[in-house]
Amino acid sequence: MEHTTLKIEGMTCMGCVRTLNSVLSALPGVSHVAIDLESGIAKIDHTLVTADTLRDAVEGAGFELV
Ligand SMILES: [Cu+2]
Repeated sequence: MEHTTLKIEGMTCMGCVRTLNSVLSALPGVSHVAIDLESGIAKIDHTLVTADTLRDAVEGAGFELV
């Protein structure tokens, strides 16, 4: 199990958090996603996919990484 922390820019409301949460949770091997709106910090527990895949998914959903 890998634990990846990403700093994300562009989330403005809980809708953004929910969107991103479902995008990340849908990836194979992602077992837990915790996103904090205030700090923009997303913590992801995952196997199978790499941190790069997680970053691509965040950007693909229209958010930016810091
Ligand atoms: Cu929003």
